[in-house]
Amino acid sequence: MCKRILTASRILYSVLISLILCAALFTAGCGQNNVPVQEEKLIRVGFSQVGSESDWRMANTASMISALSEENGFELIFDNAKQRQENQLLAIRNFIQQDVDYIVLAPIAESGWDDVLQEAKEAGIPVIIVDRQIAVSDDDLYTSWVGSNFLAEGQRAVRWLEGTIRQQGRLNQPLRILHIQGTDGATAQIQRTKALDDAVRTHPGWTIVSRLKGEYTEAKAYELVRDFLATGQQIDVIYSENDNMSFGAIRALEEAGISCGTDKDVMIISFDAVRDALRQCLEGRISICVECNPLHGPRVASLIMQLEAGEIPAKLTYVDETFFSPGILSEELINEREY
Ligand code: GYE
Repeated sequence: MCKRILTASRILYSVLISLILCAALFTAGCGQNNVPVQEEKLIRVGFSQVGSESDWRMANTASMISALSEENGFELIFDNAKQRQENQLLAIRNFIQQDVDYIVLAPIAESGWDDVLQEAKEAGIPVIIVDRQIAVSDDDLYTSWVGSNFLAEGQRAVRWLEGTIRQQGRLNQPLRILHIQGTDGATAQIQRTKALDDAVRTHPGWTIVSRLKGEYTEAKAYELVRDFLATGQQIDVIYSENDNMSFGAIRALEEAGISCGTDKDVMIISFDAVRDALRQCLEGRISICVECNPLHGPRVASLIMQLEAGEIPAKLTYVDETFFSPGILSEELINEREY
């Protein structure tokens, strides 16, 4: 009898201990208000970047990495495609395999994305496009795009050129333009080229002496402009579709003993307005820097947060931009800029 009571109390005791242990384990996973604390889940983002061809691109990469940081709640998988579309396709397929939460694509060119984006869609991964645009058969293949209005940039440049030429009293005189283009098929190339073509069409004196494919790099533009100048052809203006190609062109011009500046041998029109280009502009070597803003990191982060909150972000978001010419610039203004 006594033995039985002893066994029963032992059972009761071990049940009690187990209950206490369970309670302790449960509350260990709770916050102050007994709400279960979950490890903050990072949002996994795969970002396929074009390359590192220009100062603009480096500033863009830095902006993306700093906005999509762990501190901000993201796990960023970054891939540099080194200016090759096939590398971008590979990167996107890798992101799909890793089942990331979002894919961000800075596309090298507009075409060639249908198949891979269809695969992302089937995997249920939203795709955000940044910087250049894409041309797809179905716009549902991407969620949202943010970047610049490249046509407006080009129009800003040719409007400035027209005004300057008019002021110089040579609006109706012949104007020989050397055009240095960016990567073929990139929106920045297509639209900046379109603005120039439209202007040439409406200005009878303007001619494009030659078109060089500078691929947005300083090295390529330097070689091409050097070889062009060696042919002895004369030019009045260089329309260069980014700052780094302008740097290459300036080097080639100076080596050939040709001066650059608004009232010099050759006028240089440049796009991006990165710090080194603004300096060259302040010094008068570049006549106009048309701004192209690369700081898309916070914009992409905010698009993702909107999607996380169940909101539908705008399909297309254009950023505001301006241009700089020597009269507008100062050392102070240049130092204040972020890129
Ligand atoms: O102008 C150039 C870069 O797509 C806007 O790409 C971008 C362009 C930019 O390499 O510097």
